[in-house]
Amino acid sequence: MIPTITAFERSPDGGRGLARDMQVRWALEEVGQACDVRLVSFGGMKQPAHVAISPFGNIPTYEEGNLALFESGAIVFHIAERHAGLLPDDANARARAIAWMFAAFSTVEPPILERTTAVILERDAPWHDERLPLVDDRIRKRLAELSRRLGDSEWLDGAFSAGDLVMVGVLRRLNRSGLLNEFPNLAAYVARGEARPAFKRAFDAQLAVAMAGSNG
Ligand code: GTB
Repeated sequence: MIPTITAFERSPDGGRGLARDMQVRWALEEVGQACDVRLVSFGGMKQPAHVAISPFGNIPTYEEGNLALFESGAIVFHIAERHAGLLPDDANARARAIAWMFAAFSTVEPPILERTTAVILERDAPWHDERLPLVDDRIRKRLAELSRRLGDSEWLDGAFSAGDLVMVGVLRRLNRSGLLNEFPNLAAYVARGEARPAFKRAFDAQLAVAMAGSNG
């Protein structure tokens, strides 16, 4: 059965692949599972039919038979559990790959999201110029820790896993900040993720939506 995912009808990122359907598309591409994509407007996300699947009224969602899921992390995890290729067979290695998914969402991403809020929503606040460097330092702390752990390795724990997919997705949000370049091994790690054929196919698919939107 082909799952259906939801994505922005008109992503505010203009096709940079920063919205969270990107990780779901990428995971599906990695395991070779096709999907249908239902595009949703900002208004449509708040309608009862969408909120019934996504309680917080956002994208992405995932529907497959009787299953309706929300939260990109839960969706990627579901895909990784149902298909070979994103989680190791060895139980301990699998547990560690899952730990990296949680680490990406709950340890590395929070200060990165704070930065997005600061740059987009708080730019005109009188304290913005003082706050941004503080947020950047909190990000640097996490990047330094991650950089130390990654070292010269290709991926976080052996072969590429859902943990890397989610972590690269989180770090990509920093692409324009300059912060990643302070940690060359992390910049190279993100570039390795983006060079994967499955990433490229997923990126092109979401870009095609943005391009169609800008022509219409
Ligand atoms: N924790 C949830 C998950 O991981 O699935 C968060 C889902 C979420 O925040 N979805 C956003 C959304 O639907 C899109 S991805 N927002 C609309 C709304 O809530 O009304 C977040 C996002 C949005 C825009 C950019 N961008 O423009 O660069 C990047 C990321």
